Amino acid sequence: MSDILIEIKNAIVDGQNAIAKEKVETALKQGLNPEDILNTGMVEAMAEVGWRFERGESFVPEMLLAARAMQSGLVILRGSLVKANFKATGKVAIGTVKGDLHDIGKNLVSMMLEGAGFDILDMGTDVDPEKVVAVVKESSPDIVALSALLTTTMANMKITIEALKTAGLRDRVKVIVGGAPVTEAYAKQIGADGFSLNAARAVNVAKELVGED
Ligand code: B1M
Repeated sequence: MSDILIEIKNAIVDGQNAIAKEKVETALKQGLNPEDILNTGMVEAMAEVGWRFERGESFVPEMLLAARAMQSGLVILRGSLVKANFKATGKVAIGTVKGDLHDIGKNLVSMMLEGAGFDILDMGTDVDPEKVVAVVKESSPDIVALSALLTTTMANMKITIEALKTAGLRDRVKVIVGGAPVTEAYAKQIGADGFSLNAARAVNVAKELVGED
């Protein structure tokens, strides 16, 4: 890993907001590939923070500071990741499911989809199934994209799909799911139309679902 990527990773792990931002800017100026900055420097940092949390070496405040530093870096990277197409390929309503506050993965998926030309309707985090139903009714997205990072909140993906069925809206919208604990088998089991392990692949899945691939 190059020095600057190590510096980005360390700044995020240590929750150093301003330094993370500055290092991402420097890496871009040095001509590093934005996807390498993201995947090798930034996403690696969040994995490290997760391992430290699991081992009891760091706690929620440290995770929060790291997440803030990650978001600051993402703001800088956003312009390079989102190279918007002219034509919108479809509309995606995206959110993190009820009970879940993790939004970095959701925001990344959102940026990638935006870059591929989709119109994005960000429902935020801790999204109630009833809110999803209301958004589908009011805004008619082509796709509902649901993210979950906790094993305890994954079940709310199923509950959201059930709520769409009960409201008679399930046939009007495709549902894709993802997030660290979510698997393809789980996605099939709950009746989702698509699953993706990462943000880049989510774009292909979304395109396939709107018939653009
Ligand atoms: Co939380 N947290 N957290 N946390 N946190 C995890 C997820 C955890 C794995 C840490 C650990 O124990 N190692 C663990 C979950 C264990 C489990 O259930 N299996 C955990 C826990 C336990 C908790 C709390 C319960 C802690 C507590 O309070 N005791 C609590 C829950 C709060 C809640 O949500 N109700 C909590 C809180 C938090 C913070 C608020 C402090 C903060 C989040 C801040 C924020 O998001 N704004 C936080 C953080 C930062 C993490 C870790 C360290 C990093 C998450 C992250 O941003 N990763 C995380 C450990 C880890 O992930 N290794 C952890 C980077 C991001 C780019 O990856 O989100 O996976 P990710 O997204 C990827 C893919 O998953 C995929 O694409 C993305 C990029 O390629 N993807 C999709 C995501 N959504 C997708 C949707 C798609 C397709 C792909 O289609 C729709």
